Amino acid sequence: MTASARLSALTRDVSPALARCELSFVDREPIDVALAQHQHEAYVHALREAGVDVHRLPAEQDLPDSVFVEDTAVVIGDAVLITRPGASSRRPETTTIAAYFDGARTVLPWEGEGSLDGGDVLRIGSRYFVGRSARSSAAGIAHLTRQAEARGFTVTSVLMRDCLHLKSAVTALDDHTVLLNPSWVERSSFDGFRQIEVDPSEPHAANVLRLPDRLIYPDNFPRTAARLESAGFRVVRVALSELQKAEGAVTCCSVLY
Ligand code: CIR
Repeated sequence: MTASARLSALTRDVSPALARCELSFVDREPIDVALAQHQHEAYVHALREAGVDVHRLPAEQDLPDSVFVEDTAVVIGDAVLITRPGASSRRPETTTIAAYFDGARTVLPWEGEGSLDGGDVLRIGSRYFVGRSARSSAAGIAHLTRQAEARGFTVTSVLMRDCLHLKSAVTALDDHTVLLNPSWVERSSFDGFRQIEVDPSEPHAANVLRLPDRLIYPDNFPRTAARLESAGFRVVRVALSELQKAEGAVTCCSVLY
């Protein structure tokens, strides 16, 4: 991004069908959809407060997980790769995402089989790390690799375990520092980076939304938040309980571009 370009975020309002979401590693609990919508409003507000230009797509009545737009698109330089999500219930989500970016960006439609969730794709500088999760197949990772390498990026696939996406296990705080849960991803996959670990009592705390001057972060990981603050990061907390019950986190509710 150049100094004059403003950071944008694509978001989508919470579906009234959220309670029928996919779940893999968390148990189903009742979800208060009205509260989820309220928390999502506050998330959008936190992005706007940070100076981000937020675009909101209307809620999808029959696509429970459609608020988690991150999984449907991967920004690669000036292009946007539309994914083929690993959960078949989520594949119809991509149509409106592709339509949104059409004209504004080079849209790279998905080609062939394989699957990829954007939640498995972590960009740090000119490198992409991609999680080999149940959602992102070898063919899907190979497709991303071709598209990213053609645009001058490098791609490394990363082993992970016991969590939904790579970004459940690790995210970047800046171009040199990662926050990770060492039970879900090997520290050695991020050799060369300064590493901060989540507090052991907060296994789900590795997902932060990194903005230029602050981190958007859930309000229910106080011990890990204290680690981030003592490392010098500005942390803005948001309530996310209902989206967390849907196995969501802060990165998954936006596509930054
Ligand atoms: C799913 O299982 O697909 C949704 N219930 C949660 C997706 C969360 N996405 C993300 O963290 N990138």
